[in-house]
Amino acid sequence: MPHTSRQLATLAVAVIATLVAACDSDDGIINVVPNGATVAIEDQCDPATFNAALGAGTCTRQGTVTLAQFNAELAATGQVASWRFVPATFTIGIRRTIVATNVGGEVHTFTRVAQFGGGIVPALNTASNNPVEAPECAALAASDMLSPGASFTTLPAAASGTHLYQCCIHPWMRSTVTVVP
Ligand SMILES: [Cu+2]
Repeated sequence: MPHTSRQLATLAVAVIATLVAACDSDDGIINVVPNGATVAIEDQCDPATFNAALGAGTCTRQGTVTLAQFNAELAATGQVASWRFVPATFTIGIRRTIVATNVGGEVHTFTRVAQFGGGIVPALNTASNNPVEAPECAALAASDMLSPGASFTTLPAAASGTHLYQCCIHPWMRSTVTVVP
């Protein structure tokens, strides 16, 4: 049965409403979160290949990127795109916190730095063109190492401006946070 024009108009409105809702909630670029923000720390490590080369327990979830693919992408682009903080850019209010949760299979950190730099693994620093270790990465505590499933809550943002967070193992994993009054 052919649609009537009224049915089509109703359908179009529903589609537009869905698109607007998706943009509001999941644009992935700029999220204003008055009560704080959450960050997903993601990777796609393949446990068979990562654990065989790097040791049992290196990768504890089933991802889709083998170690060979990881190394090839890193060599070609200076990063591995699926090792990332989501969102990479967002805005929070002053005195709000960020809760960063490791939803990947490897250990990561969510470390505030004055300037983005290298981390604690020289080979990854070299491959990602971050030759100078960020001083904050040189001063990590054991509790800064976030195992899969672990969360880290930042201190409340004390001043407006731009705050930078990176992983001190994979230095291309970064979030740039704009703190507003
Ligand atoms: Cu990492």
